[in-house]
Amino acid sequence: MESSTEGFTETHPKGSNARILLTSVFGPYAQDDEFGSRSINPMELYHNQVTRAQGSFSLRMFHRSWGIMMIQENISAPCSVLDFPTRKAFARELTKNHYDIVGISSIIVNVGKVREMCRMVRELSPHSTIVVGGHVAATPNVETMIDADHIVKGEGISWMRRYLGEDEHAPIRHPAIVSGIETRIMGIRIPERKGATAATIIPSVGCPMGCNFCTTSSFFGGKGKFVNFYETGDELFEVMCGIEAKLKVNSFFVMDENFLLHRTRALRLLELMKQAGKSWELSIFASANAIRKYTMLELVELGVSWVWMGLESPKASYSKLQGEEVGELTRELRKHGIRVQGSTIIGLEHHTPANILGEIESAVAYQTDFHQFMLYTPVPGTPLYKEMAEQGRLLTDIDPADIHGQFKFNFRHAAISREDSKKFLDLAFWRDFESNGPSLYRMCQTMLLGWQRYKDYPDPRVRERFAREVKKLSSAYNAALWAMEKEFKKVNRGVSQRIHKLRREVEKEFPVVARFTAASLGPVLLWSTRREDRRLAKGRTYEPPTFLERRTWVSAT
Ligand code: B12
Ligand code: SF4
Repeated sequence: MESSTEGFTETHPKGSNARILLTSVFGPYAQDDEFGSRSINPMELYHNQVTRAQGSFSLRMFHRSWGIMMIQENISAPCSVLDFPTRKAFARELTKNHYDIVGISSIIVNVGKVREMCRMVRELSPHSTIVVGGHVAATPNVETMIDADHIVKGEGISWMRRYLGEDEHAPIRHPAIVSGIETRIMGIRIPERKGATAATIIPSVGCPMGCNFCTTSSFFGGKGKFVNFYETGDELFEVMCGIEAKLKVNSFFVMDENFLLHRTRALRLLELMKQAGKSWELSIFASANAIRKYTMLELVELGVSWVWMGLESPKASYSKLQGEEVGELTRELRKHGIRVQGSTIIGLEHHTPANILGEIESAVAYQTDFHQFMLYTPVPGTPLYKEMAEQGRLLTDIDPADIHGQFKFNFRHAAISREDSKKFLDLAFWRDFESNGPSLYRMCQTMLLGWQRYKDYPDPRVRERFAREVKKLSSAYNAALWAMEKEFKKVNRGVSQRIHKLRREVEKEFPVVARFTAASLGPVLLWSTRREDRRLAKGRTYEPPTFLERRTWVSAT
């Protein structure tokens, strides 16, 4: 058993001829079961941790398991990726094909599923070598919990290449990944058209900022460390051009924990985009201090249209927030058409029942387009976990399936009880929804501001981008505003009036098309929204489809 990548030199006897299955953990996910599925923890980014209190207005979609897709693309061995299997589909794949290596990807919450999958491999494919990777590898004593041959901590492409005897330093090939799948909102499944959904680009893993609670940072080396797949703007530009051509996209979801931190790379990318006339749209993660290193015009010209920014708490001492007026920054970004997704932590050390309501209200007052709330959670592998363990404050009887930041504390907080932690978390989501309205409405607001500001901008790339966005606003989104305005009266009349005002503004800009779609499509959306609310009230949940993709595949003889 090898539980670290450091100094690991063993290779598989078949090298690049080994047949590999890479799989994510089995579903269903959004239900309570004995393997660790939890209804509160669906396989949906927004509905899990951002818009979950927004009922039928919640933005719902799935994202593929990019780690195993990246590994598959970067090895020459015959390899299948099985994503979101059922237990039955996993068993079928193990028995139908001969696999020398079965690689299982998981995060800590799903350790119970990994245990069961290892058991299944031993039973159904006993000759296979089991390799487990992803964040689950940071679980303390994981080697005693699961029956695996290798447990890989950290970056997996180089590990797998080394294990197969391939060149671990070869350039990284990027798979063409459609970022979101089966998007739904207001009870409607958005039709999937080639090029309509952003492509995911992963320039790096890890983050050098090293915030004490941050699991992605610690998993890839911690403070000062990270793994760059593409060092330069030129490399990144080339990868993006390739994916643009393959998927016909002009929008990218950039999965890099702190994209703007690498200023030279970002500015070189901008230069190349300008030279080639690329009107791309980028959704990025960035810390406030990294954003502040750019002018608004640089961000806009770089195509930044959506930014996920850690706000944590107005009083937190994390280095990324020092000196930042977060509220002001949020307002400024939105004025420039950049949608802001804030992320606030509930249950920081300084929180008490007396001050936490004020902190929640400050977060709500930022009026971000989206707002993620998460419980302060010591997760294995992080400095915070070590610190809590040393202080004897970790609660030891909690199932790992319940440690994900959206349920209850897994540690003893100085002032807030475990039960109350969930109440405060739920309240934060509700207050944000109730006082700011559906995120879809807030996005529409930002889009209109951006278009009004940049519709006559000298750079045609920028004009084109805002014109693309506003096309949606003047049609389908305006119909959605019509329906939201009616439906939100039940929640908050003041917000409903604000939605009405925005709709009027949109209709002033686009008198014919916006009015027409509001009148024709609006009532349909209102009906589908209400139908969705009834379905949700009856307990409807959504599961991702299963994918099976083979690369350099040859049938076993
Ligand atoms: C996309 C994503 C999701 C998607 C799901 C993707 C999927 N199909 O599983 C959604 C949005 C649904 C999701 C949900 C959740 N997520 Co999530 N998610 C991410 C995110 C943003 C990106 C993951 C990614 O693709 N990264 C890029 C790839 C290249 O990196 P990677 O996956 O780590 O893979 C590398 C290595 O880990 C390794 N590796 C991975 N698999 C394997 C397998 C083998 C065999 C080997 C050898 C190596 C290996 O090699 C890869 C290349 O280096 C990460 C944050 C992040 N920046 O990574 C969080 C993250 C993985 N999620 C996390 C969490 C906690 C959750 C949730 C519990 C939600 C929550 N409350 O926060 C739910 C769980 C849902 C469930 N029921 O399982 C945590 C995991 C914490 C932990 N220590 O376990 C992370 C790290 C975020 C965070 N910082 O807290 N998530
Ligand atoms: S800035 Fe964000 S990604 Fe980076 S270490 Fe801090 S929390 Fe993690």
